[in-house]
Amino acid sequence: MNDMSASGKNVQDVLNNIRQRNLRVAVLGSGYVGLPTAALFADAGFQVVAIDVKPEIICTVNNGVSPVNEPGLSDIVSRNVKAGKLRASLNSGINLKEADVAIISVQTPIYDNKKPNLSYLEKALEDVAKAMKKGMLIVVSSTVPPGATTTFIKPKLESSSGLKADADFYLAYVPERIAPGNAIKEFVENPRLIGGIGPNSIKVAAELFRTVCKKVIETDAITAEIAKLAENTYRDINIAFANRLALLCEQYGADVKKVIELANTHPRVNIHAPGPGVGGPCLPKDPYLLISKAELEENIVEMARRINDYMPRHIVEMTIQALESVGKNVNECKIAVLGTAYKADVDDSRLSPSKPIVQQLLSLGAKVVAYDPYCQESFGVEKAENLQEAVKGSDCIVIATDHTEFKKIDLSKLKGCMKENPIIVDGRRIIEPAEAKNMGFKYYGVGYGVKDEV
Ligand code: SAJ
Repeated sequence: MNDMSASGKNVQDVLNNIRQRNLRVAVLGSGYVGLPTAALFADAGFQVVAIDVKPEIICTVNNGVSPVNEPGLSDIVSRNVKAGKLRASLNSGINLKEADVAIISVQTPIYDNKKPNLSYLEKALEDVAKAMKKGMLIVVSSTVPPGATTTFIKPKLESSSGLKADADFYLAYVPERIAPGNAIKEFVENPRLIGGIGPNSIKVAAELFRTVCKKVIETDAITAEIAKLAENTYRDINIAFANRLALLCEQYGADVKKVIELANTHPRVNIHAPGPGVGGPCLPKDPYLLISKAELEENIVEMARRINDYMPRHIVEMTIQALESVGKNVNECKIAVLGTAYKADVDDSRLSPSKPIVQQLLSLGAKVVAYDPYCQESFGVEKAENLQEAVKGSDCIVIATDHTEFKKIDLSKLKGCMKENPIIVDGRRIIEPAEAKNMGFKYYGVGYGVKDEV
């Protein structure tokens, strides 16, 4: 379509409006992804409203504070709320009616049967459809199963609005690729995939994201959808391989940390780190979105998921074994679980592997105390205020999250407040085994098959 046709002229108008920051942006879903999105577009000069169903989010943002603990985000929220560029609202109806751009970043979880739950996305689309007008740009940033943009989102918007995609309105799938904890930097610096449903949509969405992102890559919707899912599935499979290697190393009496370090000296090898399991809002479910309509029953994706899901149980079994090795029974012991967040230095406990570890230890009759410097969550057990309090009188500490604070642990201080025969079960391999042993700890670690010399 060339720019002189009726809709092409529209494209030119929209492009000009983007360049002049003369557009109002509504972001639907203002969590870990939506809020950085809203804040950064406001910072780029647009008038932005961040919409969410949670009143506490709305209230906090409108007070100029970020409800999400993300480095740098509060500053951006604060200055844009003050400047009148950013506000938050519960009301999608009126705000969408006033918007020229709608960015959807609601969650797309999976059901218990591992099939995609698109109900939040569907609700957001209904809200957008009611408010649609000619020339509007709709961007979907939520992670979706392959094909969703053209077979689910586009027909839904077209039939409800009576408008034609890529002619009357523009539609693009633009997946987010930001790691929580480094979201602001990655939003700006990671290349952004622009999966438009047609040439006009690509042009308009790319222009919008160029105002915030250093690099945009134009493609079609299906390619962007699969690429997004491939990124997280690749990481999940890689970690599963690292975890499988860890189990093998335990069996063979080798140290997986050394094995991976050596294998990774090969210029074309990059094995990730083993751990107590894979958590967070993305990796445990995105692989299932990728294969949600696949025809194969048994495959590499599901196997990786099974290995990663098994790891919390492995950590619990290791803990039982460690306690038995010093003549203790798990149901008589106090165990301090360090870390409830799903990964290092974030306050997010969604699908954290720490949860099954805590709950399985509890069901075995152990007294479990959890401590996390960032996360309030303790999965139903007592939450200690600090490290000392958590380990006081404990028989064993289980490291579930690799927070910086835990990497700096002073082992001599810990030993002083633990019971006799203190044990460390290192689910993240952040403690130096030799150091722990020298200090008088029994050391067990994921993938650490090296036995103490007799
Ligand atoms: N983990 C390991 N070993 C590793 C790396 C991670 O066990 O070597 C564990 C972490 O501890 C955590 C889980 O995996 O429990 C996931 O952590 P992560 O850092 O791999 O990923 P997320 O979920 O925080 O963010 C991912 C990122 N995807 C990729 O790096 C490919 C991010 O860029 C995406 O934007 C995000 O998913 C998303 O929202 O999709």
